[in-house]
Amino acid sequence: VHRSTVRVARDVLDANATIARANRADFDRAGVRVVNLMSAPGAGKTMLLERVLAEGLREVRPGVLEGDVRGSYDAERLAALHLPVAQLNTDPGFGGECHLDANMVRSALSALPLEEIDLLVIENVGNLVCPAEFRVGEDARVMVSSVAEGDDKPLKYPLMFRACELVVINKIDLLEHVDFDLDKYLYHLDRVHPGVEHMVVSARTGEGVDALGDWLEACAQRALVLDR
Ligand SMILES: Nc1nc2c(ncn2[C@@H]2O[C@H](COP(=O)(O)OP(=O)(O)OP(=O)(O)O)[C@@H](O)[C@H]2O)c(=O)[nH]1
Ligand SMILES: [Mg+2]
Repeated sequence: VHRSTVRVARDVLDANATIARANRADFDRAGVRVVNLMSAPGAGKTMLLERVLAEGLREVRPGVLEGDVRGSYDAERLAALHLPVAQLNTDPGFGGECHLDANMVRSALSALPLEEIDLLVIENVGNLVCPAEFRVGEDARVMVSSVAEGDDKPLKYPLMFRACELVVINKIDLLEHVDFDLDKYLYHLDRVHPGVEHMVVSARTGEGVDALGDWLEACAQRALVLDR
């Protein structure tokens, strides 16, 4: 029984990896770089995007694919910035999945004008476990971790913290109100993912948001240079 269970799990992940490679090839052909943005529910993914994208990326045209179980609240918030946004719901058709997988992203590609986008940010469904297991064809993975969640989170959800190239520590404006020891958190983070890049930000006050914008822009541009 155990053996067949493992086989099914592996088959699902193999199939996902194949579709993720197909997505990646389509993105490459269209000259689109892709960031998979992940976090627990409510860590501030959408608010950070609102901030970063409202201030504008200098040389990179952004687009957003919003992943949610239900509703289009986040997509509507970002569409107000007049950039290409598509909403992907995992409830109808996908059974209310707690993450995006490569097939779901593939099904949404036709809703996005890829030729008008240089950097596509895919906001994943809020969850600290499952999104880390499914590549969707992205170039980089970024996770947002808010101080309201506690300084033990890297130890408790190591896969998510290990799966990303950048950890954005958000809601730093709340630091004085919550029991969160930043040094302890960074120590835990370094044990789980040694040397991973991190930045400390507040989507509310705007602190550190420029650095996140620069990181995203550099991510897209580094890839564009490699293309030549
Ligand atoms: N104080 C404070 N509140 C924040 C900050 N960033 C986000 N929030 C608040 O946190 C709540 C959730 O923010 P969202 O941006 O919707 O979070 P999300 O990660 O997109 O949430 P889901 O899409 O539901 O997973 C909202 O009430 C925001 O106003 C911050 O830096 N400081
Ligand atoms: Mg959101």
